Amino acid sequence: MICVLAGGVGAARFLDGLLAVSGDEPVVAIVNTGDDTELHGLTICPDLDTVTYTLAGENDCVRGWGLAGETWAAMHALERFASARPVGSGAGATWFSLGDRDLATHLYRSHRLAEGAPLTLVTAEIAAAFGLACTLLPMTDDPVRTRVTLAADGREIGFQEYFVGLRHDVAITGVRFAGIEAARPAPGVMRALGEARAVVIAPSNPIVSIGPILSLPGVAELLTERRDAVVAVSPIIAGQALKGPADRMLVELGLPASAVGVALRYRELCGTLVIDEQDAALAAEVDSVGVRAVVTDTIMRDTERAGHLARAVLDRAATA
Ligand code: FO1
Repeated sequence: MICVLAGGVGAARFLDGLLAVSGDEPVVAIVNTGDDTELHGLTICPDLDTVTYTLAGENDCVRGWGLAGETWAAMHALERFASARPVGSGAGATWFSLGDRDLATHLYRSHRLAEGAPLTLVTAEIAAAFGLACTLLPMTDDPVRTRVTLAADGREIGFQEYFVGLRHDVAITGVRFAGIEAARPAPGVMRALGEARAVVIAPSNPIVSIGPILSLPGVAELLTERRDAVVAVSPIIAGQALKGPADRMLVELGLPASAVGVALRYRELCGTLVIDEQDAALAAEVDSVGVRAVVTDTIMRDTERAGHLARAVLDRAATA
């Protein structure tokens, strides 16, 4: 069994490639829920949904989130209420766009959660409805919400307000995972991490996508014991994140925006870091912080390229 720690887009593409080359070997993805948010009375789980839609072949590849062929009638209808909304009310918010078809997922999930079903079970039901061939586990059934502190005025805001509301175009001084101390890894998470022949940290943001998973009680400790079986893929190529603010976040939190910064972040619990060919000159520096560097093409242009990357990661895991 192969276990993958996953955020959103980068992890979804990696999993797509991995499933293309893993044959009969089971794949379990443990997905970040720190990005989750509540809007319109609905629970929205962006990383779970990005992985689900991508593996079902139904994601919008251009936008990077949501479903292909989406329509936006519900969002447009909500605009009518903008002038009626009292000051201080968040009702009818349209700053976070929910497509009409995407809304069906949030309606289903929210109703099932209100019936008392744990997120693990609801996630499995949604994955089955989309016909997924791998197991998706939310990192926890408990509420964990990523919050960031703004450099400008020291205010702490929710992750989606920062990422979507402010287009992650502002400096931050801190990141906190509210609820993490009381959260327990979801059923099946510790077992998958303990039994997998390889644990892969997908090319996701090390701070806000992988960070919450590693911060769950017991997870980092278990991976530290299994360090030789843990292989990460750097989401930073030539000093830049392909998508999102991972490069700026590393710098703002005191690490270099490079594969070396990623190695420093993961070095306690990860034996091998796969870095891109463009960063070949950094391999010796990655080795010198105690993480074996493997150099390959990590840009996942299509399923075939993602499959090559997954194959390189599995080859590395087999020889670790
Ligand atoms: N990202 C945006 O940039 N703008 C949006 O309006 C937006 C809506 C949205 C709705 C559902 C969903 O599952 C994801 C959505 N995302 C949106 C993407 C998402 O918030 C971020 O990409 C992730 O949280 C970062 O991994």
